Amino acid sequence: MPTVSAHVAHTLVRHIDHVFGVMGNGNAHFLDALERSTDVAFTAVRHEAGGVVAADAYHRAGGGLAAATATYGAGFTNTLTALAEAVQAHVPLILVVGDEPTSGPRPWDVDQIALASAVGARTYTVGRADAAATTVIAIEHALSYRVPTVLAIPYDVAKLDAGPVPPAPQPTLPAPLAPSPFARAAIGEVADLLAHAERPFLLAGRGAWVAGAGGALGRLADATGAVTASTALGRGIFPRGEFDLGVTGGFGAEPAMELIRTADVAVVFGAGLNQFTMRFGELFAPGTHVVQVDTAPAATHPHVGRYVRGDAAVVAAALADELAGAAPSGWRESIDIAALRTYEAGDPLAPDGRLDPRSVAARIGRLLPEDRVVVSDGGHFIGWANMYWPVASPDRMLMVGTAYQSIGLGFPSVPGAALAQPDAVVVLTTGDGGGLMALADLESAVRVAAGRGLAVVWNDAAYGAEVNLYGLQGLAREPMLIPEVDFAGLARSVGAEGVVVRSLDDLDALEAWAARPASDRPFLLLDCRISGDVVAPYQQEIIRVNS
Ligand SMILES: Cc1ncc(C[n+]2csc(CCOP(=O)(O)OP(=O)(O)O)c2C)c(N)n1
Ligand SMILES: [Mg+2]
Repeated sequence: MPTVSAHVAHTLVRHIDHVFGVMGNGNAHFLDALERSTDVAFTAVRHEAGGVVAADAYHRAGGGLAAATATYGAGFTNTLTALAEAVQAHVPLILVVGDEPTSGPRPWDVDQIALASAVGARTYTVGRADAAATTVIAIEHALSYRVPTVLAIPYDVAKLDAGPVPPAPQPTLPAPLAPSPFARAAIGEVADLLAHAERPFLLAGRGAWVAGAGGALGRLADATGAVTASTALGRGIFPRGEFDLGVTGGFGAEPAMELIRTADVAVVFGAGLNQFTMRFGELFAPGTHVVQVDTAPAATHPHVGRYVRGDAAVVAAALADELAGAAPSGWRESIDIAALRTYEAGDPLAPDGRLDPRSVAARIGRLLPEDRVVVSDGGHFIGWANMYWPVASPDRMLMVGTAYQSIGLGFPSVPGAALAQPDAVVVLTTGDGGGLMALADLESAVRVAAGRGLAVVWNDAAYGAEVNLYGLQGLAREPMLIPEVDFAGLARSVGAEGVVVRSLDDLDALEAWAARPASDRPFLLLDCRISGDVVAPYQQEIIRVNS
């Protein structure tokens, strides 16, 4: 007869088709039920943080809700950094874990509910009689609040006979937030502002993508003749790339950022306007009317002059409808947008004889397959992909770790993205520091993505971000340095092709790899020996603000 663990597995798979994790005592029966009696694919990762990261990346890459699983105690505590990232980034997923027996904690148990709560995640604990219903409640919670949710199976309950798996209701989800009568009046005024704007500008973030606002935003841009741009997490949301300035903030091209300061009306959709997007307050000029549309209770930046609370897609569509007959400003057609989006080409080598990361990024950008998903770890190097590699839509550039400002979540993002987009090439961009931290899941990345996987390691033999922020302040450098690690060799040891890149010509290996069919090539890791002396503009901005 099915166990409680089987009830969880069977109910989960009605809503989820991928589970990532590491096995142990606490989830053995759950995994057994999953493997033996469901069609769901279980993908093994090598560190429990990687299970949560993979489920997170799966969702961000457009695959829908996924689950991670870990055993109790040490397995669970290994997930906490990744769980905190998913909380802060508003990514729904289900984390199925073992937990202490109902009779009370054993010497090796910890208070898992308190630990999950401390990073912002709620736990639902299944009992013998309610496992199916509790599983649905956890799914409903994850999707409604857009948060990771823990589903705990007490050790003594896991293998209890629970009888036939009962039907469970479908999760019910909230409708998109409709504007209140006050917000509707504000929409009329914003339409009026846009109708009379000479230099209208639209900015969209990940919230707009999650709301499915891309099409409505495209209509609004056409109706107003607005120039557009996005946040780092919203890149590619506007359908007409030829009128888009790319990313705002420190990753933005300087001439493009200067143009934004000349806008007379700026409307922001689904973007939290953090200090990076806002260039530490410099993004807009004081004369610009800044309107923000979001579901947050109130405006999230002091430069916002008018706030409209509502779902980005609903409000964008209402504005586009109101402006359908109006004459567009003509602003976007009067500007050579492509010329404003350019970045410095860099030199082949920096003065210290190591690679200039700008020219490496530019050449890799030209060689990357069009159908790709880029996943990024955190560190100084994040500027290079964000500046030099174009993004087709927000589900094709993921930065798992940046919301919680964690490094070391790069390699396990690869299997999640690879399974969410089964035809795309998954490109990891990582530092040597974050790469070493995530190393356990180099094996998972190579195994799962295989010939569809590419890793670019920006190997500066340092925690470069720390050198740039604290080395420059004169702090002791030794803790900021890393011996030069042979990542190409590490990659080969798990079955990948590893290439040490010391000159731009060494990137011919990428050209040759890209020309082969994915089924006929292994995962490729490019170990790029870059100079730490070329500091990305976004980091220079942070250095300026901090000093
Ligand atoms: C888990 C975690 N530990 C430490 C840090 C502090 N930290 C931020 S960036 C960074 C350096 C990352 O080094 P690397 O991956 O080599 O990238 P680089 O900065 O050299 O480009 C460190 C240690 C962090 N953000 N997260
Ligand atoms: Mg480094």
